[in-house]
Amino acid sequence: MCSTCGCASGETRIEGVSNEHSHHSHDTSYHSHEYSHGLPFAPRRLIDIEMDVLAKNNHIAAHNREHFAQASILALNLVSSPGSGKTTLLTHTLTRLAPHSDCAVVEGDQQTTNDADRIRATGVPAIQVNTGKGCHLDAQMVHDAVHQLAPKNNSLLFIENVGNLVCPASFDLGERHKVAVLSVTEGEDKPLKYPHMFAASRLMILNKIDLLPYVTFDVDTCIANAQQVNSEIEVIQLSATTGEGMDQWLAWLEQQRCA
Ligand SMILES: Nc1nc2c(ncn2[C@@H]2O[C@H](COP(=O)(O)OP(=O)(O)OP(=O)(O)O)[C@@H](O)[C@H]2O)c(=O)[nH]1
Ligand SMILES: [Mg+2]
Repeated sequence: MCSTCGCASGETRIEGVSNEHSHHSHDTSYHSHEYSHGLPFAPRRLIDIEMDVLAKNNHIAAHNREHFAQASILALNLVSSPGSGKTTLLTHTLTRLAPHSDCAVVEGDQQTTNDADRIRATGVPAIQVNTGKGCHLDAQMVHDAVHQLAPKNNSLLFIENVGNLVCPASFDLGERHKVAVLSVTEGEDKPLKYPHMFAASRLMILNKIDLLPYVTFDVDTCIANAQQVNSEIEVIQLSATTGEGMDQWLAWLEQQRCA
């Protein structure tokens, strides 16, 4: 369980056993009982806290969404595991978009301003949010960052979440859509292993397709896995570094702006 946001408390399942514990093969409650002693709060209280945290977050996210709608700002929340290529995708996207569209970026990472520096190098304003031990951006962080950033009316706001395929799925930031970026080096099973993220996303960008000749990765299986958890998910195959597929991504952005 994530100690920062209390995600998934009460949903943990423990399946399978090592050889030395085979006498407990069907008794998962034994293990759950053991673990419950390690929790800082009783399970019931933990669930209450989690509901409070998410309810407060949803309230602020609704406020953010209202602000974005009033200012005709298209806000997108880029989510992925660390290193899938979110910032690379953004810098190449901004290089092509910024000459004719107003853009702004909120960058989320536990530490460093590396990603905001990379975005600013394209000439686009960016705010870095460092979450410390936190594993996700929340709506309050985005609210505060957007106040400083002051994106223009009719602009595009990209929010790059902390690299993490788990917790950012639960936190609405007020964005129009979550966009999940999965790279071909991560394995085609990720949509099944981390279904909440792919269920919550409107689009899956399959990045680093330039590496397909060198890795064992079945594109069709990956897409089928994503569609298994979200039958409506759209998919764009892309290489942020070679530019292949970028036109399709830019067309998707334009379509969202007009929607
Ligand atoms: N071959 C290849 N490498 C890529 C591509 N996109 C990104 N990379 C590389 O992947 C690494 C990680 O890229 P980043 O853009 O920093 O990834 P990120 O998702 O922003 O990472 P975090 O912010 O740390 O979660 C870098 O070395 C990039 O150059 C791509 O399309 N093809
Ligand atoms: Mg990044």
